[in-house]
Order: sequence, then C-alpha cells, then structure tokens
Amino acid sequence: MSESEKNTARELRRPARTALSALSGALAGCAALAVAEAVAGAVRVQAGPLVAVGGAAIDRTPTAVKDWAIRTFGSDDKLVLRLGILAVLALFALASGVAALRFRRAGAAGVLVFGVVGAAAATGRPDSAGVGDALPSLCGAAVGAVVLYVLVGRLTHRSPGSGFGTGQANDASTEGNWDRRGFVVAAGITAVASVGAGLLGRALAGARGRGAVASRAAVRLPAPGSPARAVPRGAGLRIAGVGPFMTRNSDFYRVDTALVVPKVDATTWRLRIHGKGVRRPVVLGYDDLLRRELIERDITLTCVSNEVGGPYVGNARWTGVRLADLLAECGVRPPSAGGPADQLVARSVDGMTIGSPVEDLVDGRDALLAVGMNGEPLPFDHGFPVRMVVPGLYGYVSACKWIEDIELTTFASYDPYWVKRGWARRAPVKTQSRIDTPKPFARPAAGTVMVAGVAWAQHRGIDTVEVRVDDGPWQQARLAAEDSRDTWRQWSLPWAAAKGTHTLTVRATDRTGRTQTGERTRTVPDGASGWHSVVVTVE
Ligand SMILES: Nc1nc2c(c(=O)[nH]1)N[C@H]1C(S)=C(S)[C@@H](COP(=O)(O)O)O[C@H]1N2
Ligand SMILES: [Mo]
Repeated sequence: MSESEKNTARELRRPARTALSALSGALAGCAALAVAEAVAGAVRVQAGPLVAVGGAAIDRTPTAVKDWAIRTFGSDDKLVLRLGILAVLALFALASGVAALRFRRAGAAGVLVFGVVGAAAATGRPDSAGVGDALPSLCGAAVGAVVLYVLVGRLTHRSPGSGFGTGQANDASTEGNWDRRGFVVAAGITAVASVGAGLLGRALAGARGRGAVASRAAVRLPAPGSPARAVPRGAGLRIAGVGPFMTRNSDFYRVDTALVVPKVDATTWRLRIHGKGVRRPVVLGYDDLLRRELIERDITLTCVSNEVGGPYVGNARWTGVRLADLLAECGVRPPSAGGPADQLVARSVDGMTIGSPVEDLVDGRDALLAVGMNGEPLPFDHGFPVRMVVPGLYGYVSACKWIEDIELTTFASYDPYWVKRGWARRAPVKTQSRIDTPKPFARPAAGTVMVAGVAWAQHRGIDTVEVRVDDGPWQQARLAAEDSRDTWRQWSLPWAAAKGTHTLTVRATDRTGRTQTGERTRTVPDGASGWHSVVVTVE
C-alpha cells in the first residue's frame, strides 16, 4: 500500500465522524455510570447517581404529577422514572460527544457538570450519609470526561506534517484524518472496563445486602402472647373475581418513595424514641422488641392515593408490639392527659417522615410496631425489620416502613414528608366500597350475575353495603362474616340481569351509621371519596 492510499483509508467523512463522536459520548456515559455504580456499591447503594437523581426527582415532583404517576404506572412508576432518567442521560451523552468534536474540552467538561448534578442530588437527599455520597457521581464523571477527551482526540487526530496544524478547534466541515487503530482500541477498552465496573458494582451492592438478608433468615418470631382470633368462616366469599380475604405478602400493594428497597440488618437495627414529653427516652434493638409481649391482629391497610375502585388496599395478619404500651413506658402522655406532644413523627432509614396523631395511637386501637406479616418476618418491601401499622389511618400518616426513629412533637411545629407536599396533616381512612366483579365493560349473559366486592371503614367497621342498578333503588348486599372492625368486608348480590347496558354502583355505611358520600373528590389532600361504578353490557 502506497503512502497516499494509507491516507485515504484514514480519511473520515463528516457523517461518519459525527456518528463516531456520538458513539464516544455514549461510551463515556456508560463508563461514567458504571464507575459511579461501582463506587456506590462500595460506599452506599443509595448514593449511586440513578438512585440519587431519581430520589431527588421524586422529592421534587409536584404532588399532582406524582399522583398521576402512581395512578398511571402503579407499582411500575419507579421503573418508568429510571428509564426516563436513563433516556435523559443518553441524550446528554450523545450530545456531549458531538459537541466534543468541535470543542473537545467543553464536551468533556459537560460530562463533569452532570457529575456535579448527581453529587448534589446524592448529598441533598434526606437519608444522605454526608459528603461521601458525592463520590460515586464525581468519580464516574471524571472517568467519563477522560474517556470522552481521549476518544474524540482519536477522531480529530492529525499526523504531524499533515498540513492542517494541530489546533483543537477543528473545522468540522473539512474531512480530517483519524487514528482509527487508537480509537478502536480505546473504545474497546472502555466498553470492556465499563461492563467490568458495572458487574463489580452489582457484586458489591449484593454483598452489602447480604447481612440484612441473613439477619432476616435467622429471625424466629415468638408465638404471640395475644394471638389474633381465627378468621371467621365465611369472611372470604370465594367468588371468582374477588380476591382472598387475606392478601398474600407477594400480592400486597407496595407504595413508597424508595428506588432501592432498604436492606436493614436486624442485628444492628435500633429504634430511638424521644422528643417532647418523653420522660424516659429509649433506644431499642430488634431482640428487645421480640422479648416483649407480641400481639397479632388482622388489619386492612389503605393508601391515600387509592382512587375510588383502586387497588391500593390489602389485608394482612400483623404481629408486633403494642405502641401504646411502649409510649406509656417512655412516660408519654397523650394531649387528653395533658401531654405536650400531639404528633408522633416516625422516621425511616431512607429519610421518610410520617406523622400520626398521638391521641389515635393510644385510644385503645391496636397501633403496632409490626415485626411480622402473615406469619413471617416483614418482607423487605414491606418494611423489614420493623414498621408501624395503625388501624383506621391511611399509610402516609401511620405506616412508616424501615422505621428507626420516633419523635414526639406537635402538628404546629413539624410537617412530615407528604404534608410538606400538600397532603392533609390528619387523614383517617374514608369509608369505601369497590365492585370487583363483574369487571368494567364485562359482557355477562342475561340471567343471574353475581355482583361482589369489598368494603372498608377501618376501626369503625362496615355495617351495610348497598348496590344500585342504573337509577333503581338501593338494594342491600349480603355481607360476609366480619373479622374485626379493622378489616375490610366482602359482600355480594345476585343480580337478575336483563339484556342491555347497565351501570352498577356500590356504597357502604359504617358502624357509626354514616353512609359513604357520593361526592367525588380527588385523592389529594386526604383521600378520594365517591361511589364506585361499573358499566357492563348484558348479552
Ligand atoms: N419508609 C417509608 N414508609 C412508608 C412509605 C414510604 O414511602 N417510605 N409510604 C407509606 C405509604 S404512602 C403507604 S400507603 C404504606 C404502604 O405500605 P406497603 O408498601 O407495605 O403496602 O407505607 C407507608 N410507609
Ligand atoms: Mo399511601
């Protein structure tokens, strides 16, 4: 091959050069992310840029958007957020690559800016462990910037004496020479090293969670001193389309802000109880809780973000310590007994804050520091090692998962996480009922159609459920046996369905005699109200 032929082979046309610069940006982005996640695996999983930026985004998302995301994507909302962040990162990486072709330093500096954003997000989260949380993003960005600088350098490479000079502000309109071998080698090394760093990060993160997993596997829950009474026969109607009376742990809805489920080691877990009017503050370990009398209760949990007819409600058998006893031992008096604190703020290891009325926690209901769910230690998703469960209050004002701190304070002096974002300070569960069968737009055959579902009014209890067909009279449904007034109740009504399109509507009345309001409200600020309707066409 002659000298001139070699030069032709190394000549790179403009579209190809742009494409390769974009590829450089993508590789730099991958390297940055992989290194950041590897460092996060060593420092703290929650400090990784994806989790940190995602968490910061969740914290800052307007309530209406968050509500929409929960409604639209359900439990996939976090996956959608992650993909969204990755898409933004990818676009930015590609753009940085192309920009670096003209302004090599500026392109690399752009990658650093992203690192600073990630670092700021990580250190600004409520559960941040300090400046160390900036490390993953900063290390990742530094590596990404170097990779981009080197790769783009190969693309705009000038052999000495090529006559174009060596200025770095390269005129992109001319076709230049490039160091093909150097580029391919550097790109290959980057790709392989990124995969390696990514795998390392995964392995490190897995190793960090292993202690927690082992501690959960080692838990033997003692038999409860006060067992739940047996679920009455007939509490579950066994009607197709209506779920079981007890919700399995794997089927239980999950709502929280955690992008990475906290893996807490029960052997090192501590709970501190302190604050206004706490005469004897304490710090408790997991075994301290297990040594106390455990009570076991069936309690239906509901999310305030549940729309009329929605799925964010579940019923489980919880095992735990009676919170009222613990508070009494700490010398806490409720406001009705002259205590100075009217709000109990629970804090989780991931920085969530959840405030409940002290009065409600000690009024005789079974407010629990729960350690067990349906006979097993709490699943990680549902708050292992310890969470709160309070009958009659929505989860966001009562059910703190991965709890580590309880502070007695006042509603006047402190607003917890969701209250800062527009939700009500106090939120008792609203009486609600749901039609589970037939499904919306079902096409049942004319004849007897079983209409059935659930109704709940925790801590008041369900008294009656009525169903209306179109604008007809309210007909009383048959109620399944009541487990307790803290649990939901199934109901059914055989309907003599005539051909045509019909609207079925349900409403419940609680044991205080109040009938569920038909007035439709949104979930914000204190839970949706209104009647659930289903339209079906009988054939
Ligand atoms: N640490 C923590 N606890 C939390 C939350 C959260 O985001 N973080 N969400 C609360 C909300 S809004 C609800 S409805 C319940 C849901 O509990 P589950 O996921 O076990 O069903 O947990 C509550 N406890
Ligand atoms: Mo919730």
